[in-house]
Amino acid sequence: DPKLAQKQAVAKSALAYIEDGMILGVGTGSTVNCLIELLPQVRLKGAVASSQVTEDKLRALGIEIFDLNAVGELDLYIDGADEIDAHGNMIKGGGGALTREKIVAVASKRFVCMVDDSKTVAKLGKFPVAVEVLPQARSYVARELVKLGGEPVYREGFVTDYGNVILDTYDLDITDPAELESTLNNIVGVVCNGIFASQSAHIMLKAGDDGVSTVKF
Ligand code: DER
Repeated sequence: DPKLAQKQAVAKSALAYIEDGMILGVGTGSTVNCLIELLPQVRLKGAVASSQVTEDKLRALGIEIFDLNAVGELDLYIDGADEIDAHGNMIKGGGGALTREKIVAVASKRFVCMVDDSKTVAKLGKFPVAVEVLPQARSYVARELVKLGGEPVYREGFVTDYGNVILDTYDLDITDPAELESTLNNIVGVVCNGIFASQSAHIMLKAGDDGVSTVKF
């Protein structure tokens, strides 16, 4: 991974936001995996995972997994993103965990997003928007996404933690991220989508060739 050093650097800088005794919301993806490797350095009470993959990695380190329904609001959620704009709006879902990630994110007071400099964009939308769909509604939703100007591509052979399917949708015009997030959610059969505007990041840690920079939104 040519960005591995940057992902490790940004994961290291994220440790500063974690307090001893915390129940930490943990995201999904290769950047988060760099953070998970560092978690033995902090004394967490436990964690809420945003995917089965993350849960398995945390358990392997002996970190106690908490059910979100048992913990109330979390103080902190740390995750990566596929794209992030100047307002902290993100496109997520490359790893297919967008719904479970968004649930833990909205239930957290603060969202710290770790990215390498390939993820920051002026306008969201080069990366496809992952739309999680109930299996029976897949073709109907695909037709609705085309009406919106999108190009939906079925993520063949992939099933989400909730047993649903994903349409990776290209060419959507994301001039207004919050509006499109809501429009997509209103299509019958859509469970959730990868536009994170209703729950954007509060802090971005960005790794570049000149080190890690911090942006507060
Ligand atoms: O799928 C996701 O939402 C991931 O967080 C993704 O956006 C970032 O994954 P990466 O750290 O492997 O680039």
